[in-house]
Amino acid sequence: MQNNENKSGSNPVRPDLFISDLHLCASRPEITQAFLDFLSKTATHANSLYILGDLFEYWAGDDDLEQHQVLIAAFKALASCGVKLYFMHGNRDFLIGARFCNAANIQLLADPSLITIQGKRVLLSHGDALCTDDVDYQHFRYQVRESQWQQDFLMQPLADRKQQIEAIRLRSEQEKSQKLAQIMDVNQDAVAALFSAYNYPELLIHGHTHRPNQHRLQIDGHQVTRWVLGDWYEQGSYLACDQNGCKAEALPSP
Ligand code: LP5
Ligand code: MN
Repeated sequence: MQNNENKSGSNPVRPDLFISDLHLCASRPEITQAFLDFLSKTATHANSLYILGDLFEYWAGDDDLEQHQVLIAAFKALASCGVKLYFMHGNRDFLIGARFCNAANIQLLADPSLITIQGKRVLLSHGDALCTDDVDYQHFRYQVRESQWQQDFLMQPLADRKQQIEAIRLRSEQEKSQKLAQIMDVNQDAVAALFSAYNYPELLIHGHTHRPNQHRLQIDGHQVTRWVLGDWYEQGSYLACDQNGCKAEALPSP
């Protein structure tokens, strides 16, 4: 019997895994190590791994690849095991481009993206676009997602870009401390509009808000579920979906 066969001889379904908001950075090496462990152990048993944004604390441009060679090698090793890798931009790493994705063997997905797993229609998003009550953030988002703005930004020297990002991070932290918590959560009308625009898929999976949960919703008479992924600040976590449904799993604390 081969390793991936069950007792009856049929192949068990490999799960599809979903993660987001790892915020990898040099100042939290234990999280990077937890992620490398996840890639070399848990994820090797998967059908696919979907990274729904904010893999990095921030991304200044693909010309900053050199420092991520260990991670890139780990992604390539996972892809060579037959696991399909997908990445969607978050609000912190939306400048990740083809150079990173090609080096890591990862396919870039648009936000939102509709996929089918186990015959179910599943909508994927980072989640920040759903926080429509956060008007100041949405203005900022609109500006920095423009392709001309990005071209101009990426033409500047890497060190200058990093300096500007540090200034934005500081301002963002200051502004967040003044915002009401509910403003920084998804807006229910925006969630309903997204489900409606995609003809009510069974699931929506997103991250960004760092409020992991499973929300069962009735939208326009349709029973749907919104899964919110957790961040990796204290502990890694992922959502695993197979023929039995989806289950949130926590990794051991690093
Ligand atoms: O990420 P999180 O959850 O902590 O906070 C977000 C929103 N903040 C951000 C900023 C990022 O955290 C840090 C920057 C990432 C680097 C991106 C790389 C390239 C950009 C380079 C820009 C020079 O996304 C936060 C939300 C929160 O989610 C909850 O949803 O509230 O939004 C803010 O705090 C943003 C402020 O409200 C508005 C900031 C305006 C800054 C304007 C500066 C001038 C414009 C410069 C260039 C366009
Ligand atoms: Mn985010």
